[in-house]
Parts: sequence; structure tokens; C-alpha cells
Amino acid sequence: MYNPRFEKDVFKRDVRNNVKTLFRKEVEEATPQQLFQAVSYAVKEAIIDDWLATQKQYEKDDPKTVYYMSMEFLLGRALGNNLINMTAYKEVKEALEEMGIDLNVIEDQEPDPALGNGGLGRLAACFLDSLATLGYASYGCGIRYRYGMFKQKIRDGYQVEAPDNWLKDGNPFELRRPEYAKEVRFGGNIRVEYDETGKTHFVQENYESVMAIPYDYPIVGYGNHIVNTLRIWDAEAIVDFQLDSFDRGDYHKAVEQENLAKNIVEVLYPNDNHIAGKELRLKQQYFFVSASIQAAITKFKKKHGDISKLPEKVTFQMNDTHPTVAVAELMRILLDEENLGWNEAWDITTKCCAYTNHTIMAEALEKWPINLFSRLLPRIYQIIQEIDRRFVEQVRAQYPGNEEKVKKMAILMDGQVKMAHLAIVAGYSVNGVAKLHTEILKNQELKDFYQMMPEKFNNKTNGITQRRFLMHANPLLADWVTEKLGTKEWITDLSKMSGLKEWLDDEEALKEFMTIKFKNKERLAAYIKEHNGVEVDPRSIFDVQVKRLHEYKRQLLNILHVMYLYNQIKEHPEMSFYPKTYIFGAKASAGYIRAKEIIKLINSVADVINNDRSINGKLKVVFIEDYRVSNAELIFAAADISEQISTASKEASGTGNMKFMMNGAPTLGTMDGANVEIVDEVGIDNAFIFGLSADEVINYEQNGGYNPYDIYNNDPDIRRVVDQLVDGTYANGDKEMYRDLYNSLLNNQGGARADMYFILKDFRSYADAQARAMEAYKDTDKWAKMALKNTACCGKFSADRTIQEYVDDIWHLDHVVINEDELEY
Ligand code: T68
Repeated sequence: MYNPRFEKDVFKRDVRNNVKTLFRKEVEEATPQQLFQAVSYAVKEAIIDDWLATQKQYEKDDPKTVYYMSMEFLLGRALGNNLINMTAYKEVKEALEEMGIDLNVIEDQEPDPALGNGGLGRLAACFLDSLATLGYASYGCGIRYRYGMFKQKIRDGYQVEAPDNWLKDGNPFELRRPEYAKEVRFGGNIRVEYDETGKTHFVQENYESVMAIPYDYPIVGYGNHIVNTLRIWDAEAIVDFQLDSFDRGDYHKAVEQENLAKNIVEVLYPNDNHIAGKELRLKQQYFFVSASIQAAITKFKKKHGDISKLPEKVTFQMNDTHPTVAVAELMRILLDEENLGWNEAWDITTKCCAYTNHTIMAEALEKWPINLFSRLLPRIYQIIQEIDRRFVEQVRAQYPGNEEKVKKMAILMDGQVKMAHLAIVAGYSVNGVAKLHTEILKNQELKDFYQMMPEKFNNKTNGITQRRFLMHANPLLADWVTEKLGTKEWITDLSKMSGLKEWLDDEEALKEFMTIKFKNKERLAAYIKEHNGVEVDPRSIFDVQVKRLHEYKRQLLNILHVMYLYNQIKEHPEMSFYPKTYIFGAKASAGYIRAKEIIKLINSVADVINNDRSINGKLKVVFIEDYRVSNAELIFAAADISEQISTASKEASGTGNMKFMMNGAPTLGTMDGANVEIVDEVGIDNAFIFGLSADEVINYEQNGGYNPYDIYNNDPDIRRVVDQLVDGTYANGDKEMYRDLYNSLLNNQGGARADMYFILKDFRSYADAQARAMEAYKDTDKWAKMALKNTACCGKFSADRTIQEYVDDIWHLDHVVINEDELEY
């Protein structure tokens, strides 16, 4: 047995004891939430042993460590995942059954930790899982937001946001570590001092400060006893709010300090691929970055003393530009606290920091107004000025007389601090997240930087963890895969999935595979019935688009096509049509009006179609409320078709596409992001590809776009659905409700081109891909083969592969092994 603590009797006794000591109850009287807590504390105890063992091993081996710096970690629930990675899931399920407890019900009690928006945050969580599983020393560094991603309710078809108070019942897996607290300073001014040797010192004064208190989360590796740490920071006032300060007249100051601390970690900004540029956001960034870097340096110095060796043992990976102040903070510590000279400090910093870019969307590029930035972070700003001064000198030396270059590349320009430029100049590595994306970075967005420093640029195609998205999400398929491969190796080596190709011509195996899909569709149908009150037929094709709502992701194209299908069915009731269920799930940023209009439109179309008896249930539309990691797991397992229909060039990678593929759903999509590599792996015949290429899109964009009226005027089907936005069909006669969507498709508006995302341009080609998919589905055997081929070819898309590439090319970490025989429990 892997872990003696999971001997059934011991475990059962632990759970009973926990119920008693935590709640003064017997198991039989406990609520499901109380049982969740009791079970989780029992699991945590077992984790702590491995956590300690890991610390010991790291202490001994002294491996190089990566600090993965991210504003977001979209973890999803921990209990089930931890049990899987401790290889104890089935044993614990059985033990609980014997106590009359259903593990699935208990798992559902856990709030879904949603400290992230979408792809970027979930990628960070998958990476931590892979780092632990592969045996690499790592810390995730982030913020312990009091409120995570909002809960989405649909009221009358509209999105309504409710706060996500995820900590209200406490959190069994976290560990508060006040002994590692760090002070973080904001504002004030910098006084220059000279010491007796004539050396300059920069002293920050009149600042406000907060205490950063770390909370540690165990990140359990799969079956290897390694437990790494996600360290997220809470903020507390330095001077506790004390009544006697009232007497001293400091009442306001005390309240202010308390509020400053409280505000910083209050809430996650709910924007995906969009930067609002709020001062509080910059505070959040500096807060967690400063605390994390201080902690890393303290730890390093305690062991090694000599700070010049930092790059040998430590690397900071910046997840997008959000933590880029890390560069200047590290410089500050090296200059002001370690008293190094500029060159030496710069040498260390540029060997320690690396940057991942996740988007080319202009509205997501971080630029801070200099006045705001320098007021909040005066010393950091000084340091950035000096970095910029030296860099601009270098540009001028390399491109004499070319002031255009300086304008395009400087870090400080037009009153702004350009965070991406800072990250590239100071980073030793700059990577994109899929091949196509990296090429676009090199040849378009970051072309000037690529020309000047090509050696920094590299690609790391994203991946996902098969532990959560296959083992936990789809236990039926996971067991089937193990049986067919005759080994569990795929759990830590996903390339082994290719062994499934042997079964592509085996009728019996294909039937089993499709039976599993059917059962998963029944499971999702039950969820939809319970949560949405809509009846869907698991025999219909489940065509799914779940992801954040964004114009570039083109949910609007999908729903316009549904409207078109509905028109067709009404007009030609006799035409052959395989019943289809279109499933959507998406949160819109609270302030993104147009995205919210699209949600309303989807729900209105669902309302009309689902209530039209005349179409005999041929078409259904479902909008799943509050799409998040936990229901995503049910959805991927049940999908027949994976909609990945972004405007080519806009989706840096996508990772949902990989989760669908792994679970046997062919991609219906554009040649964008990692779709390109999915098609490479699975073959063009096992996907449904349509639309403009990235080159074509970029070409149109550089030439002012295209004229959507050419399509509107010449294609009556398209014209009809576009008109239906403003003829009241889906708005109870209200002709204005969707006027903005209509205009966005046809008319230039201010700076925005008509149909910026080429929805009408790609419509015909999309409808054609949809028709091909339906034809393919009608041939049951052919479809089964195609679906299995997708699962069999998903090997490349494991985050384990991605992380190994980061390790080999960027981080150069040492592999750590914990010897099971030496464990002391
Ligand atoms: C996503 N980016 C990419 N950003 O859109 C997706 N942005 O193609 C890619 O697969 C994924 O990153 C992982 O690489 C995001 O998710 C954000 O969430 C975000 C958050 C705040 C500010 C800007």
C-alpha cells in the first residue's frame, strides 16, 4: 500500500475523531459540509507527512527552485484531486462507503477555489500539478483573494454577479504561516543619503505599509510523495486597530492602515484578456511580488549566504506581465539591501527572471500611467527609469539615428510604463504558449525585440493535467484506458495514449468507448436538469462551447449559426437533421456590456427554440450557469464536439481544446492557437476546420478590414439571421435589445471596424464545418473511430510535457526523488 495512513480502519477512525473534535457530533448526525471538513482534515494529515518529507529532501538535495509568479491560480476543488494524486481515491471512497458516506456528495461540498479568470489561471494550476508530479522544487506565488471569481446567476436571461465568499466555512487544506510574514511598502518619497565612504543610499520615507502573511497550500505530486507549496499572501495592517490610538489622535491613521490592507486582497479582478489599469490592481501586483521575492531571498540567503549565486538556485517565472514589477523589486533588494552595484545586480536579475506572454490582444497589454506608477512605487519607478535609460542607450548604439526604434521599444514612453517591454528587456527568456502564437510574437507584435534579441524567444505549447481532466473528470474512461493499455503509465506519461490506436478497428472496443461517452452524457443531462431545469436528450449530439465570454472567441458566431439552423428546420421540416444540443457556458466580465448582451441573446434563443414544440426537440440550446472548474469536468467528459472558433490569430493557445480532445471530442474550429497543433497530432480528417487563416486575418487588419455588407447583401440566409437581431424575434418584439450586436456586425463604430472579428466573413465556412460534423456523426462507427483517435492522439498536450520543456530550456531544475523506504511514518 502506498500510504499506511490510508489503511481503512485508521482512516475511518480519523474521520470519526475529526467529526467529534471539530463539531461535537457523531458521524451519523454530521451535515455533508461537516463531513467534508472532517474527511479533508484526515487527508491533510496524511499530506503533511509527505510535505515534511519533501521539505527535508529539498533541504538535503538543495535543488534549484522555480518561483511561478502569478496573479491567478484557478485551482478547482482540492479533495478529490489530492486523493487521486495520493493514489488513495478508491480506498477512501470504499472506506467512506462503509461508513455510509458518498465521497461524491462530500466532494460537492467543497467550494470551488476560483482565484483566477480562465486559461491563464488554470494553466498555472496545471503547471503546479505537473511540477510536483515530475519531482521539481517549486513555489506558486500569488494572492489569497477574499473573494474569487464571482458566482454567475442567470436571471431573466441576464448575467447577474454574486460574490464568491469561498472562505466562509474555513479552508481545511491551507496553513497560515505568520512566522514568514513580510512588510510591503507603498508611496512616500525617496531621500538620498551618502555614507562616510561616499556611497549613495536611497531611503523610502513617509510610506504606508502592510504586512503580507503567507498561507501555504499543499500541491500533491502523483504517487511520488512529493508535496510542493502554493504560497498565497493575505494582507494585514501593521499597527493593529487599537483603541488607544484613538486617544493618541491616530484614529484615522489606524483605520486607514486597516483599510489599505483589507482592500488589497479583497477581490480578484474579473477581467480576462483585458486590463482596466486601476491603482488597486498595481497595489495587488507589487504586494504579492514584493512579499514573494523577499521570502525567496531570505530563504536563499539562509542556506547559501552569497547572493551572487542566486541564479544557480532560483528562477522567477512571470505569468504574463502582471508580476513584472518583480524585475525592479529584485533590483531594489540587490541594490538597496544587499548593497550591490548596478552591474552586478543587473547581471543577477537578468539571469533570474523569465516571462511568458499569453496574448496579443491590444486591450490586454499592460501599460501604467507614469504619474500613478511613480506615486505608488517611487523607488521601483526610479529603478525602472535607470533600466530604461540604459536600454535606450543600447538601442541607439545598435540602430544609430533610428529614433523610430526608440519610440517603439522604450519602456517609458508617452507618459506610460510598458510592462511587456520591461519583462523582455530584463528577462532571459520570452515565450509564447503555442507555435502559431510564438511565431506571431516574433514576426508581428514583438518583432523589434525579436530582431534585437532573438536568443531570448522560444515556444512552450501549453498543456493540461490528465490527473484532473481525465482521471478525476472521467473515471469511466480512465479505467477503460488503463484496461486497454494494460498499464497505468499514461497517468504520468501521456504519450502512452498512442497505444489506444491499436483499438481503432476493434468494433467491440469502439462500442465500449461510445457507451462511456453516453453515460457521461447522461450524467451531464442530469446536472443540466437539476441546475437549469432543461430536459436534454443524451442521444442528441452535444456540441459544446465553454470558455470566457469574449468577442474574439466568437460565441456570437455560434449562436447566429443556431438561429440559422432553426430557420432551416422551420422552413424545411422534412430535411434530414440529427438532433443537436448546443451547450454554452461562459462568464462575462462584469463591465463588458457587449459580452453580456451575447449571454442574453444565447438565453433568448434558447427560450424560443426550447419551447417550440413544432421542431420535435431536434434542436436544444442550454446555457450552463456559473461555468467553473468543477462543472467543467462533467462537461468535457460528455462533449461530442469541441467548439474552438476564435478569430484566427487571436487565441494564443487555448487549453479547453486539449481537455475536450483528451475526452474524445473532435475539434470544430479555426486554425488558431494550439488548434493547429491538435490538427497536426490527430490529422485533418479527425477535426472540422474552417475559416480564415491567421495570415489572412492579419492581412485584412493591416488593410482596414473588409466590408460586411458585401456578405449581408448577397447571402439571404446570413442577412436573415442578422436582421433577426433587430426584428424582435428573440426579444418579444423589442427591436432595440440587440441593436448594438447588429451594429457591431455591420457598421464601423468610433475606432472599431465593422465585424472586427470576421463573424460574417467566416459564417458560411463555419456552417459548412457544422454540416460536415453532423454528417460524420450519423455514421456511428466512423464517429467512434474519430473520437477515439482524438483521445489516442492527445499525448502531446499533457502539462507534464510542457513543464519538462520549461525545465530543459528555461529553468534547468534538478530532479528530486523521495525514496519510499526512507519515509518515517
Ligand atoms: C489565456 N489568457 C489565453 N488571460 O487567452 C489563452 N488576462 O489562449 C491561453 O491558452 C491561456 O491564457 C493560457 O496560456 C488569459 O486567460 C487572462 O485571464 C487575463 C487575466 C488578467 C488580465 C489579462
